[in-house]
Amino acid sequence: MTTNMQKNLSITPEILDAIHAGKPIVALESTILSHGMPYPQNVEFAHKVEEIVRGEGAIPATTAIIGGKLKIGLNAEELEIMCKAENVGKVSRRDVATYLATGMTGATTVATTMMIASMAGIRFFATGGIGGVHRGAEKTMDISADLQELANTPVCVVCAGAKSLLDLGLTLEYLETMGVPVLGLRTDELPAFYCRTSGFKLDYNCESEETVAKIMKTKWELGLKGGAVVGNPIPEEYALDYDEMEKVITKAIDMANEQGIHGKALTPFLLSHIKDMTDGVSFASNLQLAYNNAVAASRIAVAYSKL
Ligand code: PSU
Ligand code: MN
Repeated sequence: MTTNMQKNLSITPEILDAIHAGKPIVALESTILSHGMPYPQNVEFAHKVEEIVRGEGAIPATTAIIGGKLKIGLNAEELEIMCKAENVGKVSRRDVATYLATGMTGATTVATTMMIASMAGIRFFATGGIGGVHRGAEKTMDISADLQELANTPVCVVCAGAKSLLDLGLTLEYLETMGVPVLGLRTDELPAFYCRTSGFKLDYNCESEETVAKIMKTKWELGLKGGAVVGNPIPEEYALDYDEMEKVITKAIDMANEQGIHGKALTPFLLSHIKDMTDGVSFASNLQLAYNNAVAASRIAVAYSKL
């Protein structure tokens, strides 16, 4: 880490010790809190997901930008700020320097969380779903910066695939072009967030977290840049019906088009309307799949630390 990086980075003593000791650490993002879940349920989620990581023997590292500082590890008060989300922006890679230079507060997306994690040498990250190529991107060019980050930054992102509000086929094509491994964890298909399957086959079905750890170790030992996506399906008992969700998602996309919603506002708009239209059932699933990813990411990080 350079001195200039250190100037902008604030890491909790616990996480700093863990980094130096080579202990397993799991990064967690804050956009899922500020722009993906309602308050105050997100507070309970933020604490529980950290407890789950600890329960698996890893150290949780939630990231955010608060008052112009890159934060790795948030205390209860800081988690509250991110969950309340008053004057809390959504920060992707392009926004980072502006937020730091002008002292703003913002939630980190998958792209920014990867970026901050890698500055501290943190290699594993659990979230709900990644951003990707939006439906209609051949016209709008709306492709999440998450995909470029995966191509360039050495962090392994454990997720439930992506919501089918994205074009999952094009998202996989983009990742292939960019050289990003997409690994199924005990699945043959890219999971579609609320649903265990998407119809899109993956080339690799890893039978264990240790296999994922070995693949990551090999990739980084070779000096191959970038990260990987691990697709971890939602537990059966919380999975929602694909066709039902498809209807809801299509309706949300139509509403966004009618209202001219685009750019960084699109994903939060779709998420909140999907939640409203499903009476909170989808929210319960969202919590469970994120917990499930926290378990898997922790186990991968623990296995990696033993290799
Ligand atoms: N997908 C979800 N929930 C989320 C996000 C995506 O199901 O909370 C968030 C993540 O932080 C992701 C970001 O990195 O949205 C992608 O936004 P965009 O499409 O504007 O890059
Ligand atoms: Mn976008």
